[in-house]
Amino acid sequence: MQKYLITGGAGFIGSNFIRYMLSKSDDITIINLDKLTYAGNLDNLKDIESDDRYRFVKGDICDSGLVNSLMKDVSVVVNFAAESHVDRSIGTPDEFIQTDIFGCFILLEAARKYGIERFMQISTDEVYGSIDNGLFKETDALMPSSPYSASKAGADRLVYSYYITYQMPVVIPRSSNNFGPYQYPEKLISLFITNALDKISLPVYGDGKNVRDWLYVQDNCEALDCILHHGKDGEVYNVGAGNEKDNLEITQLIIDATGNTENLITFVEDRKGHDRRYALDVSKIRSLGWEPRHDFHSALNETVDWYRDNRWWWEKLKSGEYLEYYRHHYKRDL
Ligand code: NAD
Ligand code: TDX
Repeated sequence: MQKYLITGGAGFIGSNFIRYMLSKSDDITIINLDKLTYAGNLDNLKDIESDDRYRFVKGDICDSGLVNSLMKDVSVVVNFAAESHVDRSIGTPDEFIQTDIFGCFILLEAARKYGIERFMQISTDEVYGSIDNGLFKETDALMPSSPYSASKAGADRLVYSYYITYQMPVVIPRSSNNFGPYQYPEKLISLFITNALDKISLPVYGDGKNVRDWLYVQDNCEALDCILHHGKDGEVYNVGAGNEKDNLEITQLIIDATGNTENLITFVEDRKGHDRRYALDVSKIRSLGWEPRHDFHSALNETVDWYRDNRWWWEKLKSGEYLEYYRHHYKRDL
C-alpha cells in the first residue's frame, strides 16, 4: 500500500493529479493537505471526496506541528502547495516566499525526521528564466525573473540540498505551462476562455508575442507519475509537450473556439519583467518512457468545452473578491 501526502491538492494540477492517481491504482491512500487559499477549491474534488482512500485536511504546509503529525503516516510526499500566479507575485511577493520556500523547508524537515521514501517537489520551467532561441536542459543555470519563479527556484535547490546532504530520495519535475479543467480563472487560458464565453475583453499583455510551451494537465499528471516511480534520486526532469505558441495565437484559437471575433482583444500594459519565451529539452523524461498523449488543438477544444459545460464551477469564482482584486491589481475592469 502506498501512502501519499499530497499538498496543494485542492488547486488546479494537484486536484487533477489526485483524481488521476486514484483512478489508476487501488493500492493507494492519499491525504490532501491544503490551506484553501483563493486558489484552493474543494469543488475541484467533489467527485472523489467520499472515496475511502482519500482524506482532506485543511491546513498550512508552514505549520510544522500539523505537517509532522501527518508525515508519520505516509511514505510518499508530493508538494504542489504554492502561490502560483506570476502577476500576484509582482504585487505582493510575501506569501510566495513564505509558502513556496519556507513551507517547502517545513515539509523537508518532517520528511527527514520520518524517513520518507520519495519526496517529489513540483518545480517549474520558469526557474530557468527566459530563452530567445534553443531549449533549456536540466543542467542549465537557474535565472528566475519574477518573485514567483525565484521562490520556486529557491525551493527546487533546497530540495536538492536534502538529497546531497541527507541522501533524501527526492525528484524534481520542472513542467511547462499547464492548461485544462479546474484551472483558476486568472491564468491565460482559463481567464481567456471564461471571458470569451461571457463576451468580455481579452487583455493581452504587451505585443502578445511571448511564447509558452503548453502542456495538457492530464499529460502532466502522467509525467509526474512516471517521474515519481521511475525517476532517479536527486534528479531534475523537464516536462513539456513541444507546443510552442505565442499568446496571440492562443487568443485567436480561443476566439475561434468560442465563436467570437478579434474585437474582443485589448492590448494592455506589459507584465513587469515579462519572460519572452520558455522552451524545454525533454529528452531526459522521454528516456523514462513518457510522452504526451494529447494533441494540443483537441485538448484545447476539450478544455473550452469543459468550461462551457461547467459554468457552475467558475462563475461563482469570478465575482466579489475576485473582481475587487482584478480592479485593484490591474487598474481595470474585466
Ligand atoms: P494553484 O494555485 O491552482 O494551486 C495551489 C494550491 O496550493 C491551492 O489549492 C492552494 O490552496 C494551496 N496552497 C497555497 N498555499 C498553501 C499553504 N501554505 N499550505 C497548503 N496549501 C497551500 O496552482 P497550480 O497551477 O495547480 O500549480 C501547482 C504547482 O505546480 C505549484 O507548485 C506550481 O508552482 C507548479 N507548476 C504550475 C504550472 C502551471 O502551469 N500551473 C506549471 C509548472 C509548475
Ligand atoms: O491576462 C493575461 N494576459 C496575458 O497576456 C494573463 C493572465 C497572461 N498573459 C500572458 C502572460 C504570459 O506571457 O500569457 C502568458 C501566460 O501567462 P500565465 O497564464 O500567467 O502563465 P505564466 O506566467 O507563463 O506562468 C505559468 O506557467 C508556469 C503558471 O502560472 C506558473 O504557475 C507555472 O510555474
